[in-house]
Amino acid sequence: MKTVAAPRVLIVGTGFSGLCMAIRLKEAGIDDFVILEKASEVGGTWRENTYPGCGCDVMSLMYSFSFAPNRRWTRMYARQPEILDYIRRIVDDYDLAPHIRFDSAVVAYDFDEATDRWAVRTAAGDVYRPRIVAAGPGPLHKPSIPAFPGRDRFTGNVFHSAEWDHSVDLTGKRIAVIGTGASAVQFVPEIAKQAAHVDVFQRTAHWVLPKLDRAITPTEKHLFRTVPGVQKTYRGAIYWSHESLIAGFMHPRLMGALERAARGLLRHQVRDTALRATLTPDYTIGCKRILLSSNYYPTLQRENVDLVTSGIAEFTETGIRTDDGAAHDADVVVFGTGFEIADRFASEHIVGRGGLSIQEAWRDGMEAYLGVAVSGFPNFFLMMGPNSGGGNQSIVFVIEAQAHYILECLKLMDGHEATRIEVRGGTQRDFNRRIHQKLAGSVWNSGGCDSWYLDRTGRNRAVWPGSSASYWLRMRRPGVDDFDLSSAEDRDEEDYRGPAVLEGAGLRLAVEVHLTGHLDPLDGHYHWYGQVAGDDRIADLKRPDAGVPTLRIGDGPLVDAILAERDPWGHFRITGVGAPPFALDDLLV
Ligand code: N01
Repeated sequence: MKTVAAPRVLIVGTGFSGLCMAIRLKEAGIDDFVILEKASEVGGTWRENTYPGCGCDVMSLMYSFSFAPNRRWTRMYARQPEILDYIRRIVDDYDLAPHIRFDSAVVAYDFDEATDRWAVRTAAGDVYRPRIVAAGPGPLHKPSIPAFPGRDRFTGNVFHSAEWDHSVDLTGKRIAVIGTGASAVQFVPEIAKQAAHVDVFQRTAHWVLPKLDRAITPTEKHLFRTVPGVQKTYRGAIYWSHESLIAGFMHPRLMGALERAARGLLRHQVRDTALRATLTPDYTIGCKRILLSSNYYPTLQRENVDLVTSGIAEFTETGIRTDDGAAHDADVVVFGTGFEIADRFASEHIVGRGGLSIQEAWRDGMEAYLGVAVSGFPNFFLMMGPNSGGGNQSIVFVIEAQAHYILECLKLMDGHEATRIEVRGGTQRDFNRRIHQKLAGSVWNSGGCDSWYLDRTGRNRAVWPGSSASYWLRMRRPGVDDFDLSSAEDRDEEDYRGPAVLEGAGLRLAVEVHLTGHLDPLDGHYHWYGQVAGDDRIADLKRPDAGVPTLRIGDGPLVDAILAERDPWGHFRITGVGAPPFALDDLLV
């Protein structure tokens, strides 16, 4: 492992989030940043998702940065290639390419308390030591593929909508599509034109509104290019029409008009009453993400398409068997089953202050402050983190607000000559208590459905409970009282790096430790923690029958220690409460 750079800011991801952050830094005169990208191309979700018909169900004029309007949109709802093209042009226009390191998937983030820098390790073994991390991995990033019984038995082609296998020619094939969400309603109409037969497996009906898509006329394009303010006026009109919907999302009894529009589309497009009943949801509109499509219902009524509503019992060698015993033969199975949202950090190695892992911090569920800062993880900013998603608005708008906020946090650090910024635990707790109170009555929580907005415990970890304008206002300026700001030089903390002896399970191991600690104002005890390495037998001390290991430095006190799991660097985390093994002012203990 080698340290390749120690930039002021490390951005992760080249989707809208990462690029917006980079542009804002450049505009503020901060050039000391690196962007790590796991792939060999920019674009985030718009690079990953290439399924037939892939496009955006937010109007294109709202789906660009406010400071970089796209004069080239060809449709009211842009398709994926156009959006990816826009993102590529942004990289060129803002000269971001020199900052990007492609093929650099991050595998571990560890906070170094001695230097107030993160050690960010890539799969290739490179280590970056930035002061600040701005991570924009995207919430809809990890495909969710349910573990249906016998899934591996199927001998045909299988892939997820976000990992479309374009080498598989669908012409004349029998295709099984599992899922009827935002992705499926876009690709089912396209593949049905090619396939011999498509079975669409619906578990829950979704509300669908017509997609009022059309080409942007030559006159409009001309006006956008030549008359200042016209495109901005269009954008403003779209923004406020979306914004007005928030009242219904927060107060579901106001959703009547939207539900009538959805029922109207269903009545108009589906004449068969039995099929119409099957496609009519039994929950309030908006509870699950509302789908926009004018060709999904007509597609389901094609000769070569069947809607299957019996549950999936198992996969067989030749297809899918449903709970009613029917066999649905297929050459290809496509999972349109969405993404792991609430568990998306379950296997991420992010270790903050005091050896706190993101899994420990979020054992009761993901939570952050304003979707960007997490207590215990100093100098680390998430983009599109928990409860910052706009339920009714373009996510690009939200991202801009977040990039602005993170930049303001950097300025706050400068103003206080701080090398560390961390949101206070109490601030984060109060904030989350308030937003979850507000969300309780929202349509997402109380509309009578299950959705990816809710985690296993039924808590909404996805959506901001209010208008996007209210979010934007909150993100204008970070409150100085919301954060702990300090500098590594001034911090009154003990720190020990060097040899020690670890004992337990009949072993006496010479090890190397790096330890620090703090007096916890809540329980009044000194908590020490850090890393231990240097002997492969340390793992033996973690056996259930090994007893409590002890640690001693030189001829200092012998103290009980707790060993945690090994990190990817080969260190074990070690913690203890009470007198630490290293010299410390007695008054502090
Ligand atoms: O995924 P989804 P998606 N057995 O989670 C079904 C964004 N997006 O990829 O409703 C059977 O919406 C599941 O059934 P149910 C957008 O934010 C944006 O379509 O849970 N079925 C559902 O029908 C969107 O919300 C654009 O009962 C199972 C489907 O799979 C998000 O991505 C375009 C199942 C999953 O639907 C995800 O959309 C496309 C199981 N075990 C997507 N598990 C834009 O235009 C899941 N399902 C911006």
